[in-house]
Amino acid sequence: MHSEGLLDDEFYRDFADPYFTPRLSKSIPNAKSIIVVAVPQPILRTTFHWESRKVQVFVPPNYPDAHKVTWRARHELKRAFRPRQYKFVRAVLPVKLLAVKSGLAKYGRNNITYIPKYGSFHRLTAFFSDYESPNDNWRDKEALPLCAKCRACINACPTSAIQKDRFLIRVERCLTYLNEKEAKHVFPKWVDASAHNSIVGCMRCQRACPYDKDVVDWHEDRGEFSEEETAYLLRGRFRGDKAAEMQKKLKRVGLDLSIFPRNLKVLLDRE
Ligand code: B12
Ligand code: SF4
Ligand code: SF4
Repeated sequence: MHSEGLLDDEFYRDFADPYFTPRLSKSIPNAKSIIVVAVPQPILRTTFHWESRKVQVFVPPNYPDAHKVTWRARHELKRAFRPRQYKFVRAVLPVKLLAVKSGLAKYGRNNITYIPKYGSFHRLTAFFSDYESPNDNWRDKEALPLCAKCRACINACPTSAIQKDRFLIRVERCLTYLNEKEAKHVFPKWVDASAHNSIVGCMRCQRACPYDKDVVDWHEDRGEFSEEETAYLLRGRFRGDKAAEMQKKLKRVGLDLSIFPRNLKVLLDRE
C-alpha cells in the first residue's frame, strides 16, 4: 500500500516498525498458530476540577488497561485448553487485519473492526501459539453489510479522514493520529476547535455507527484530578518525582504525560 502511494510517508515511517514488519518471537520458534482475541471494553469518563467546575472528559475504549487485557486473554486461553498446556506468546502484528481475515471481526468504513454485540468497543490482542488448529478459516477482507449504503461515519468525521472514494482512511488527517503525537506538535490550522471530543483519540465515527448503538452509552467513571493537579497538567514542563507520580495516576485512566498540556487545553478552551 505504501509503495502504491496509499499510505502517508510520515505515518509509514512511524508505524512500519514494529507493526507492519511481522517477526516471529524468538521465544516460540515452533509456533503453529496465531490466536487473535477481542476483549470488550467501555469508554472511560474521567473528571478534571477546573475553575470551580467539574469537567468530565472521555477516554475511548482501548487506551486503558492494555497489559491487563493481554494478561486476561492469555489466562482465559490457558484455562480453555486445560489440561493440555500450550504456549501463548504476545504477537505484535496488524491485529485488525488478522481479526477480519480469520473471521473474528468485520471492517467498518471507518477502518475500525466490529464484532457481534460489542461493535467496535473492544481491544484486540494476538498470540503466537504452539497449538495447531485443525481448522483454517482464512478469508478475504470483509466489510460490515450496512457500509455499502451508510455514510454516517463519513459525515461524522470532523477532519474528513474517511472518504467516499476509497475504503482506506486518510490516516494523516485522522484526529487520533494528530492528538496521539507528543504535545510539542501543535494541531494544524485546518483542525477546527469543535473537532476535539476526547482527551486522546476521537469517538465521532464510532458514536455515529449503527453497529455501536447498543454500546454507545457504555462507560465507566474512573479517575479524578484536583484543581492543583489540573493546573500542573496545564503548565507543562514535567520533571522529577511529581511527574513520576502524575504519570502513574494518568496510566490508570489510559493516559500519558506526553499529550499534556495540549489535549487538555483544547477541551477546556471549548468548555
Ligand atoms: C497505526 C494504528 C493507528 C493509527 C492509524 C489507524 C489506521 N486506520 O491505520 C492511528 C494513530 C490514526 C490510530 C487511530 C485509532 N486507533 Co489504532 N492502531 C494502530 C495499529 C498500531 C496498527 C493499525 C494498522 O495496521 N494500520 C495500517 C492500515 C493500512 O491497516 P488497516 O487500518 O487495518 O487498513 C485496512 C483497511 O483499510 C482494509 N481495506 C482496504 N481497502 C479495503 C476494501 C474493502 C472492501 C475492505 C473490506 C477492507 C479494505 O485493508 C487495510 C489493511 O490491509 C493497531 C494495533 C495493531 N497492532 O494492529 C491499533 C488499533 C488498530 N487501533 C485501535 C483503535 C481503537 C484506534 C482508534 C479507534 C482510537 C480512538 N478511539 O481514537 C482510532 C481509529 C482511527 C481509525 N478510523 O482507524 C484498535 C482497534 C480496535 C478496533 N475495534 O478496531 C487497535 C487494533 C489497537 C488494539 N490493540 O486494539 N491507530
Ligand atoms: S457508520 Fe455506517 S459506513 Fe461507517 S462503519 Fe458504521 S455502518 Fe459502516
Ligand atoms: S477517529 Fe475521528 S478523525 Fe479518525 S476517522 Fe474516526 S471520526 Fe475521523
